[in-house]
Amino acid sequence: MGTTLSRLTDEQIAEYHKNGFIGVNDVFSMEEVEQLRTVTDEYVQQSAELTEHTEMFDLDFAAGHSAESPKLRRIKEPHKRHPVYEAAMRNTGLLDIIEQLLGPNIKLHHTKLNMKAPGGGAQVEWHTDWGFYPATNDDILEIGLTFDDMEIENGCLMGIPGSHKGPALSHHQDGYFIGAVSDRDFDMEAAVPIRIKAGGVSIHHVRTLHGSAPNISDRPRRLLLMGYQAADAWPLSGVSDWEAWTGDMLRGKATNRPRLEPVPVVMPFPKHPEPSGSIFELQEQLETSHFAAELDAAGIQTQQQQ
Ligand SMILES: O=C(O)CCC(=O)C(=O)O
Repeated sequence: MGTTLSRLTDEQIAEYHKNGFIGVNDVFSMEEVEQLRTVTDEYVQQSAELTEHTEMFDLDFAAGHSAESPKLRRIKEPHKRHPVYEAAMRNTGLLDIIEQLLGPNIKLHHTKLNMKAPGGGAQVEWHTDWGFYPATNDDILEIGLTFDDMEIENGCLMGIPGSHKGPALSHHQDGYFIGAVSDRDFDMEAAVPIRIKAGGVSIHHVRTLHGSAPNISDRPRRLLLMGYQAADAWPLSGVSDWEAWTGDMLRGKATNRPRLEPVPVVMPFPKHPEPSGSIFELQEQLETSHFAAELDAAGIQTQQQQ
């Protein structure tokens, strides 16, 4: 078994600050990855009997979810569902890396497990996390722990270098928040794939423009996404429960003194009238997928076309 890393080099830190994202291999051991895969396989089996999304599961109907061939697109808040996900989120080596980027006072933001089934698992349209949850400062990042080697073919995460230093982008269509940017606001040609091996992590800044293509390979792509923030980055939507807020502290101390930085913001309002339980459902409102060409080439029908 290979050794795992718990420190970024100065070069990796500089690249994160310059581009707004990096890929780091060998952060989790293959033993840890195997445990995560086993538990996840069980949840995929559990989702087989479902015919609609639930509190916990988001299903991929476009990829052909059925009882015989379950296609689970997302497990919501996995760290609350099984200790193996919680252990990954609290992994000391990972928190050491995060501390290098966010400082000593670290709070959990959220977790989710996104999965792309072989042969059509859903794309994620281009967006910034900042578009969903702007805060008083942007010391917020997301880690993506991959259970599978992540390549272009199975829909790896991609980023636009330097976009985290750009203006706040609107994620609206016809005046409503749909969780995806418009084509005219960015150049997809500039996209850089984050290729990492199973057990590696992607790290992206909250303002980095990112997305991922559909999975056109015969392998899965399972990515445990875990958001972390500096304790003084307060959500502009406010904090209603101090106990819950402090309960999510992972390192250092909570504070009731937000750090106010001159960060550009577009609030995620007005909400779209169609109810949505996940980014996938919300982004289905996008008139033309950013990945229309890739979907066409792979013969995958988009939700928008159905
Ligand atoms: O799963 C992916 O490829 C990207 C996920 C993402 O950016 C999100 O869910 O906000």
